[in-house]
Amino acid sequence: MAPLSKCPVCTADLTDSNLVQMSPGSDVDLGPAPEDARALSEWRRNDPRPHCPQKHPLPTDALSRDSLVVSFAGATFGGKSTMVRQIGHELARAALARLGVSAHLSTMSVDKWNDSLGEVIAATSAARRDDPRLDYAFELTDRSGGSPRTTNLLIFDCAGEDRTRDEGDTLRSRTPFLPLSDVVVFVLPPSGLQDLPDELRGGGRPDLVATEGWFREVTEWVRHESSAEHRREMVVVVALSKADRYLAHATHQLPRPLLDRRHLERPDAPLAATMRAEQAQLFEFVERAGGRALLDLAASINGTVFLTAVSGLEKDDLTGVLAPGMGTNRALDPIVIALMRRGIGSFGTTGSTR
Ligand SMILES: Nc1nc2c(ncn2[C@@H]2O[C@H](COP(=O)(O)OP(=O)(O)OP(=O)(O)O)[C@@H](O)[C@H]2O)c(=O)[nH]1
Ligand SMILES: [Mg+2]
Ligand SMILES: [Zn+2]
Repeated sequence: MAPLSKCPVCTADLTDSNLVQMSPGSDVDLGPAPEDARALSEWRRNDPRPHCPQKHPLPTDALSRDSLVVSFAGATFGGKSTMVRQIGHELARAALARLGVSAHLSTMSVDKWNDSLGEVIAATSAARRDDPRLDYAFELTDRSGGSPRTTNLLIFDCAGEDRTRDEGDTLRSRTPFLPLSDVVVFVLPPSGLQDLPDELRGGGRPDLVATEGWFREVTEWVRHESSAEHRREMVVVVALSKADRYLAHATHQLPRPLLDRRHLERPDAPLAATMRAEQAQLFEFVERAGGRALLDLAASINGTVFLTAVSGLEKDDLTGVLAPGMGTNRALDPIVIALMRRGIGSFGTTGSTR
């Protein structure tokens, strides 16, 4: 748990003396805050915001607040953006309030948010080195303990498409934020599980090769680039996407309680214990569906993989089953686990998932 030490866009080291302060929409460096009171109020009127030395925007108090960087990876059409959008909506409707944690959209991502409210981001354009698909930045404030503590939450979407179209455009150049991430979420759709019947695999997009390719490349990139210490602390999640498809199937059914809205606050069933109990069921499901090798790849990052099943309640196929009331808030699972591990928010008495 630490503040950002590198820019997630260009990986430049960040120090107190090399941050650039700029107004939104301008690239003029406003310099350090002046001491003179009048000059200071003029400086503040310009709405100075921190940027890295290469002028990429950073969250407020990037160097003093702890940050939580969460990345969603997986082949194109797998359901990443739907999951990320769901997180944005859940945070906006105060889904973490019962844990004592409030969420505010950071000024960094207001434009993106307005786009998503208009559902403009239907298909995601590929990340580029200068535009790395930072979807949302939130400020999470924990008021469950003594004095309030704020964490900068940055949510990146790797955008799966066209990875190989341009020779120079590699996963590594497009996703410098991946090895810096505190949470890496592999999004695994039904079509990526080899032993599922065709009607579940629904059109087969993304196919097995694309799915496996993403798991492999991401783990290699992270293992190569992250320090052993950082990797040990990483939360690695495999999130089964489009899980509504599994609801009513005869042979590959996920028990409905695994897909219901999660009660984050229920005192009779502490969250950590509930999540732990679900792991065995989810593991068995993925193994039976032929996904064991994918889990092993994800586990090669630090030996631990957390499983969750999420439905964004969006239909990608007319035969897909829609089930009202399903747990769209399960998209928050990766973040909830990270909060639990870091002791942010009030989770009752059972504590960590480890
Ligand atoms: N049935 C069902 N369909 C879903 C679900 N989530 C997403 N979809 C559909 O799957 C398709 C792809 O979803 P996206 O979220 O755009 O996938 P992506 O991983 O962001 O794809 P790229 O941006 O191209 O990398 C869309 O048609 C979605 O409507 C879900 O929970 N259930
Ligand atoms: Mg997308
Ligand atoms: Zn930068």
